[in-house]
This record gives sequence, C-alpha cells and structure tokens, in this order.
Amino acid sequence: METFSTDIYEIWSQSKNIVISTHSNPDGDAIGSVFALAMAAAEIGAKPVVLIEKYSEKFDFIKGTEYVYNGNLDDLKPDVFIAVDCGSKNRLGVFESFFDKANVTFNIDHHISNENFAQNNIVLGNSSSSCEVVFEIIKNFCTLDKFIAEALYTGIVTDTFGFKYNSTSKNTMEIGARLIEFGIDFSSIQDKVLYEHTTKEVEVFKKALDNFKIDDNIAYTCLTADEIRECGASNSDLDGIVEYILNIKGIDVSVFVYEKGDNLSKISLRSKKADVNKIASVFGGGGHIFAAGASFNGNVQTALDSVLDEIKKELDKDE
Ligand SMILES: [Mn+2]
Repeated sequence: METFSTDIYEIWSQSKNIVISTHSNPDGDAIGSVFALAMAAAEIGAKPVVLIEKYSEKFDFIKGTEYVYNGNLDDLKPDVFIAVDCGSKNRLGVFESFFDKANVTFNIDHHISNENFAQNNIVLGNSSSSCEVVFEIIKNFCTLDKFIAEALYTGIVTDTFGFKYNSTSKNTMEIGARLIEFGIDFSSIQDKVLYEHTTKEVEVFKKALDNFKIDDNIAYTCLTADEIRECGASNSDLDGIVEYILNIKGIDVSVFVYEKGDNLSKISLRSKKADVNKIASVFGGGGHIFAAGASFNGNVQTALDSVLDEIKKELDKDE
C-alpha cells in the first residue's frame, strides 16, 4: 500500500485534470470516497473534479462539493480518472466514457467481484468499504482533517451498518477511532446515514412491505417505477428495504427488485449464509458474499422469478 501511495502521490500531484467518479445511484460509501479523495487530492496541490449523480439529501453534510464538475461535459478532458467503489467499469454509468478518454486510470474498490478494469487497480476485497481503502491510501501522503474524516466515517458507517456487519475488522474499528480523533460528530453521522428517513422514504418502504412475500427461508419484495413515483420517491430513496426484510427471524436470503427503466430491473440481494455474490454473478452483477446486486434486462416480475430460481438452486446445493 505504501508503494502504491508513493506512485499515487507522484501521479496525482503532477497531473492537471484529475477526475474522480463513482457508481450510479451513489450510496454513502461512494459519496464519502469521492469527496475524501477530492479533498485529499486538493490538499497535495492537484486540481480534482468530481463526477457524481444526484444523491440523497441526507448526505448534504459531506464537504468537498465545490469540486463537483458543473461545466460542459464536452469540455472535460481527464488526464487521470479515478473510479471508486465500482466493481466493474460499466457501474460508472453515464460517466464511463470519460474513463475511456483518460491517459491514466485508477480503480479503488473493495468488491470481491471487481474486474480490475483500470491500469492501476487498488482493490482490497477484505476491506469493509471503499472509504477504508481510501483511508489506507491517503493517510500516507496527505494531512487528514475533520472534513475528510467525516466523509470517510460516513462511508464506513454506511457499508458496515455502524460497524455491525462482519466485514468490520479490527482495522476498520481502528480507522474509526482515528477518524473520531478529528472531533467529528460520529453519533449524528450514524443518525443521518442509518436512521433518519424522509417521508417519501417511509411511503416507498410501506409500499415495498405491501408487496412483500416469503418463500421458505427467502424474503422478497419488488417495486415498479409507477409505484416508486406514486410515493413521490426516486431510486435513491430505496436504501434499507432489502436489509430490513433479511432481519426477519428464520430468513436466510432477502431479495429486492425494482424497475429502473424501460425493461430494466435492478436486483439487490442480502444474505446471512449463502454466497449472494455468486448468485448476482449469474446475472452479470456482483458485490460481496453477503451483499450483492445486478441489473437485469426484463421487467420486475421476470427478474424476481429468475433470481428466486437461482437462489433456490444455490440453497439446495448447500444442504
Ligand atoms: Mn462500498
């Protein structure tokens, strides 16, 4: 990691245009990572710009938003492109073409399914979050401050559910402790990221629970685009549904499918035992052993039927 950091320091501090970007429908780990990286890059004299989709207002407390690019996209000529929290290049969505245009590319991530798609791949599959990986990189060449600490803490808390998931290691906890030393309001960050909900999030959650079903030890639910819209919600308001139904006693795997576009569905999987990364990979997706996702060409019902079939096959194998 230290050698990597030396290379990164050399490249970043000498390049003119560093573009930092992340996956579509960005979560707390994606948002925390891009802004922590942007603030760190600026600190060493680089000129970073951030390409990120609109995200939930619950993350508005994260600093560094002055680096978000709001110029004409046609004028953007990246020298260096850093993709963070993306298991594959196409997760960059609308920003993928800028990755292809860059002279030097970096892929910073923690998904075990990562396809090592960049020239420089810093993928730590045992890390709790991309923010944990970002911390390991930037601590070697940049002076961290309270704002960077807030961004990193947000990502770790998002992906570990407040240091709860077993992706949390001793190192994760130690990084948490280091970040707390900057005087961040860690309690309020956990509240904002994990517990506070907007009315539209509750409405869409209620709808998801209306559609909820159990099949043996699998819990599942789905939402159509119309249902999401009727609740006044958008796709960034759907976090937490798939985790919530996994917590039902006796359930081993949970599935949430929503309609993302015309004949396009998004599948989210969580598990207590089975390897859902493997199941997601059948559909061209991936993630982690206990948390994974995939896009599916087809409507919600077809996506749901296909994924339930695949899960049953996998669970049968385990018995
Ligand atoms: Mn992540």
